[in-house]
Amino acid sequence: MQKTWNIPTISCNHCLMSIRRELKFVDGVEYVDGDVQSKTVVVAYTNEAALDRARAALAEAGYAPVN
Ligand SMILES: [Cu+2]
Repeated sequence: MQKTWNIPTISCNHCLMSIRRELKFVDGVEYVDGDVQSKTVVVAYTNEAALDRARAALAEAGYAPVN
């Protein structure tokens, strides 16, 4: 499954690096890609619980998705 998140607090490539680092350790997240211009992150995940964990990890890091 795949989800595209809008994350308004993304402002530069360091933000994307931080996001990748956060999501690397979330069980069930298989793939992360992001784009600074559109402030979006694409996440591939194995189940809804994994997506919830990923969302929580990002929110805690200051990158809460708004969708
Ligand atoms: Cu940044």
